[in-house]
Formats: sequence, structure tokens, C-alpha cells
Amino acid sequence: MRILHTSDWHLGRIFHGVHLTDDQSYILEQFVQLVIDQKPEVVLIAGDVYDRSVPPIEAVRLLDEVLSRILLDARVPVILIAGNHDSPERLEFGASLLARQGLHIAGQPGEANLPVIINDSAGPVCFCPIPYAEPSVVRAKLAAPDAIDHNRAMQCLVRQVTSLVPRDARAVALAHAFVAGGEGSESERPLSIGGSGMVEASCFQPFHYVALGHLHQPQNVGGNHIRYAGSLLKYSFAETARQKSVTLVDMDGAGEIVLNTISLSPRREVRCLEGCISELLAGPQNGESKEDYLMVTLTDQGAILDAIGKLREVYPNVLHIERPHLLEGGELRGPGGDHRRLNELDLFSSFFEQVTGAPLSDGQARAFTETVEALYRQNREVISR
Ligand SMILES: [Mn+2]
Repeated sequence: MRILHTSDWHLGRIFHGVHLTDDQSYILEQFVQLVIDQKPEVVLIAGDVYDRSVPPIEAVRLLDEVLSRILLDARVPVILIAGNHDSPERLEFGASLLARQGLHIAGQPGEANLPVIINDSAGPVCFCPIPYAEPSVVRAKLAAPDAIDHNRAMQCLVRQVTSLVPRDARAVALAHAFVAGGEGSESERPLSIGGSGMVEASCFQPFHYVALGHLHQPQNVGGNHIRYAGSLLKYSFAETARQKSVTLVDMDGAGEIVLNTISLSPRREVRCLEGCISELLAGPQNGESKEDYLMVTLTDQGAILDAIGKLREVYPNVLHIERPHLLEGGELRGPGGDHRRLNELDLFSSFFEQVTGAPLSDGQARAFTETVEALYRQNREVISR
């Protein structure tokens, strides 16, 4: 059984003010070609298909086109689940109609998510879709009062879906979660503000392979068979050093797997440049493209008039400039270091302590966390363009 695993496409993503749809379209063209060349028996997309609950029209069109080509031209079935960025209800529109064409969509957890069975010469492989869901949703949908955190919720979801897998069948899960031991990369939205939001790798013990989404760096966690395929593109400047890829999984009749990662080439690289402005204006030195998306760290000490305008004459896609010398010892840098690298709770605690002189109490921290989590939940469903 040959499986192509990808995730976190984030169609409709805006990166420092730039709509990435053209970049996503460019790389998905290669993805479709890969499906045609490698002839997998199924494509798995492990959540965060879209970047937000109401995606831009261009993103919906792009997904429509890509899925149509995979299903109708390449004739390969697709299983996809909702991630924390997708609207579960909107994503699964038409799910039972589309399933007859080989497009299996799981937006919400529950009994409708039957395992998708695909046979090879050794027998059936059961693909178990486990869409992302907050613990409160799992408690309500599965009548599971013990789903008090993400880990317990995942245990309930796995129990529910594996109860439908025949004994001795090979089983593959698709899930969207933060598995303990995984490494984040700044472009994921946290699943929980106060608590850990993590699930233990041991939740996935019943499966021969676990196709994960959520963390944007391709990586294995807790063994070879539990894997994040990583995001389609680099969605933050913290990801410049590492390569993105999709994962090709070959499974034998006993459920043993061999993994291969395949890199796709983006239309524009995401890179960081550092130097003084006069050096940088000389243009790229090592054959890099001027069109790349850049974050520039300027080492100059003094003021520079319209630095970004000057840089954009050479590098049209400079998206962000850092001026570390302007911050050092100044008022802009808070006591906790770089504020953009703190989570909401730490950031607020530091602000609170500065203003009141007293640390945030446990009760206050809880109240803050509940409020922010409620806002995130609301945001998932709010109409925004
Ligand atoms: Mn994601």
C-alpha cells in the first residue's frame, strides 16, 4: 500500500501582508504531478487545509481544482480532516456525496467518521480520520465526560474510531494534534493557551502509521510510524533553515512501513538577510533570487530614511525589517525579551506585573486563559476577510 501524506496547506494564508495563493497554486501543481508519477493508492491531508474558517474565494477555487485533478484525472482517492484552522461544518459540506467519488472529508468527530477501507493484495487497510476537536466538543459529541483535556479527548476519539476496525486489519490514523515530543515552529496557532494542549504518542498505539498535521516542521515523534508531514510552505521566518516536504509511505502486508520524504520547490524561498544597508543594496551574492520573501536585519547604527523602500528597489519582496541596534537598551524591548516570542499568558503576566507590581494570581491566570480561549473559539467561526 502506497500512501502520500501531506498536511497544513493553509490555503488563503496571508504572510506579512502578502496573499500566498499564487505560491500555493505553484507548489500544488508539483504535488499533483507527484501524485501522477508516484501513483499512491491514497492521498492523506491531515488538517489545516485552509488557513481560516471562511477562506478567500481564491483558496476555495484552488482546493476545488487540486482535488478534482487528483480524483478525476489521477483517479486517486483522498482522505482529509479538519485542523484547528478549518471550519469543521463548512469543510464537510457534501461529504457523503463526495465520498462516492473517493473524496472522504471528516470535519467533526463522531460516529459518521467510519474508517475508509482500501484493499491491497494483502487485504484491507483501515484509514481512521480523527478531525481536530476541542475537548469540550469531544465531551458533547461522544458523550465522553472524561475528555477533560486534549490527551484524554484523543484517547476517546481513538477508542471510538478503532472500535470499528476489524481485528488483524492494518490501521492508519489521520489526526491533527500537538503530540508530546514534537517541535513547534512559530507559525502554528496554539491549541490551548493555559494548559499543555498536548497528547501523548501512546494514544496512537493501535495504528501501524499515524499521519499527523499541526506542527509545520516535517518530523517523526515517538517512533518511526508517527509522523508530521509538515506544512506545504514556510509560513514564518523561523522556518528558513529547514526544508519542507511531503511523505511517501510504503506499507507491506504486515503493516511494516518505509518512509520517503519528497521536497517540492516553492515559487519563492523564504530567507533572512543580515548586513548593513550599503552591502545589501549590492544585491544577492550567491545566486539567490531577488524575488524571495525576505526578512532583513539591518546592522547599521544610525537612522536610515525609508530603509524598506530602498531595499525593495533591489529586493521587491522584502516583507519585514529588524533594527536590533535601535532596540538595545531602549524602551521598546520589554523585560521578558522579544515579546513576539512569548505566548499570550506570559505576555499578559509580564504586562500585569509591570503595571500593578504584583504577579498574576492563579485565579486571574485562569480567568485570562478562559477568555482568550473563548475568543479563539469565536474567531474560528467569525466571518473575516
Ligand atoms: Mn497548521
